[in-house]
Amino acid sequence: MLPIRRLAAVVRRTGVRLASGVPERDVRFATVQDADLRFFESVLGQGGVVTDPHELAPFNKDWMGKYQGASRVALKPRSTEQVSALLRHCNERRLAVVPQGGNTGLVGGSVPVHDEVVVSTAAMNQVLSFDAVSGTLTAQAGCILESLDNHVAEHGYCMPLELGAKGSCHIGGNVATNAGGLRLLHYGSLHGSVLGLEAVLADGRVLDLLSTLRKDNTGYDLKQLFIGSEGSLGLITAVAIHCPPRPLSVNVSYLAVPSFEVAQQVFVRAKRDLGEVLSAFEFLDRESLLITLRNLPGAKDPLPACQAPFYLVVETSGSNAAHDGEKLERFLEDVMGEGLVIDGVLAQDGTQARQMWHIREGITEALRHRGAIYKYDVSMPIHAMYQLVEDMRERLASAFPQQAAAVGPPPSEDSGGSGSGSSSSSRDGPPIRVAGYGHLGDGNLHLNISAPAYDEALRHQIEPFVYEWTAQHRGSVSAEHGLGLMKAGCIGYSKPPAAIQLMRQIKAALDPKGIMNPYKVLPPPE
Ligand code: FAD
Ligand code: 2HG
Ligand code: ZN
Repeated sequence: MLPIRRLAAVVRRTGVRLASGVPERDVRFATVQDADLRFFESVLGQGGVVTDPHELAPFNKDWMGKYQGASRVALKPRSTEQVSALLRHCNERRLAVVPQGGNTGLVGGSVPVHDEVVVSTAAMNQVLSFDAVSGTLTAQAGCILESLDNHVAEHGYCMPLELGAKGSCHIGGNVATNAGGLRLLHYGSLHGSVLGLEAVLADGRVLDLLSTLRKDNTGYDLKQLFIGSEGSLGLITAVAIHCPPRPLSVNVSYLAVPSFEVAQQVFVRAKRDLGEVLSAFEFLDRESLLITLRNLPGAKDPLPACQAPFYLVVETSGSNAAHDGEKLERFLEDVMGEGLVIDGVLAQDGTQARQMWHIREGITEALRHRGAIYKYDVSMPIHAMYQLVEDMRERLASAFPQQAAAVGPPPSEDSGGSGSGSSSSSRDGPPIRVAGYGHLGDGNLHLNISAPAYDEALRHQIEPFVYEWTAQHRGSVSAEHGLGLMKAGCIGYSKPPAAIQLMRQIKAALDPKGIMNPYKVLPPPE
């Protein structure tokens, strides 16, 4: 734990600006003129320049409907050369730019804050090559993750990342956010599986780092800078990625456990007993389950008779169905026999497996149906993770006794499993609900506070408490979603001043006029 006094000093030194409202527009940026629109049209043709307010609306609003920009133009280049011409022009004119992929980001990074020019990768959706011997895929940045997975499936491979937004997010967006997802435990981070990338810098220079080599120690590994840079250093136009063989046998189980402590014991056993075939170890608390059953269309409770405080989704992926199935069954028998697992089910077919994943992957969507949502994506030592959820519940229950419950609803409430997708009703628990779920195997908690409407009094109860708590436990305030606009002022909770200073210098070297995704990632200089 970082002592409070030291934490306060860190915060003072780094000038942390607490996540708050929208920063003021930087007056050094120019505004888009008709002459700019004419230039954009000369590069892209009319179809590539979106100015119609109705068509423009989705580019200005994020997936949660929480962040809203006011750009007057979105550009849809098809090639690297077009991106280069557009950025060169924006840089010369000092027009601010926001790169946008599938717009599924959860931290307000993908939409304009004010009137930034949106450069969307939606039309850059070509697979460039696939090497079926090495499993190396090279694709334009705007390819949708799920389409790429389908593409490589034809050759017996899979994408090394999987997430609930796979049907909309772009591979460029995934790399720009360094997305983690449900199989990071198995395939590791994009810092390992991305072999190369191509990026266009603010001034239009094309940085061709599109290597497909597994090994290349020539100088600094510059591509790593762009992985997780959230559009602040350049626009990623293409990605080369190493794809693992598609598992021939996949088994999914859904387990109920009596406490978070026991969930950790089951994780240790799963690593030991399932070894190399363990491919996901996810958890959700009962609050997350109830919200999902209530609000997610098609959600079905895999253990309707069991009212446990925590549930696990444990998956194995291997190459031998009999061997893997036997391994998982023996593991389940052992952990249930020893009383670690209260109840559990093993999916008997693909439909049942999808139902289990639907619950876990669908929590984000279910929460969206409930109204306002405050999302925190933190990592820390696994043993500390769930304490944050409990402390937050206590805190909100004492601040808002009429609206928040300290321990969530009683187990029998709300378990109808209607999955109606309807918005909150009197049976939908207390108005303010605190849910904890995430990638237990990666030490990554998703703390979500759901409320009927956004409310500054509620936010002030949550922040900076949540960030201070995380810093005191030596955690990260952004495990996998990035900092975006939401947490641009909060980097100091997880990085020392010297590191932030170096990041600023890197940003200034690559983007001296600061046009690439301003107001995001780093706090404004003092
Ligand atoms: P966008 O949302 O469009 O952009 C995200 C950021 O990247 C922005 O800052 C943007 O400026 C920048 N950017 C986008 N494209 C480029 C580019 N080509 N070059 C430079 N910068 C670019 N995240 C996880 O890590 N794990 C999960 O399990 C997960 N699950 C999700 C489930 C749901 C239902 C949703 C809605 C989101 C989830 N996310 C998850 C969050 C999100 O980060 C990912 O969906 C994804 O990586 C974002 O990709 P995108 O193409 O939508 O990027
Ligand atoms: C997940 O793991 C995603 O489901 C989204 O990262 C998490 O909505 C969230 O907070
Ligand atoms: Zn996640």
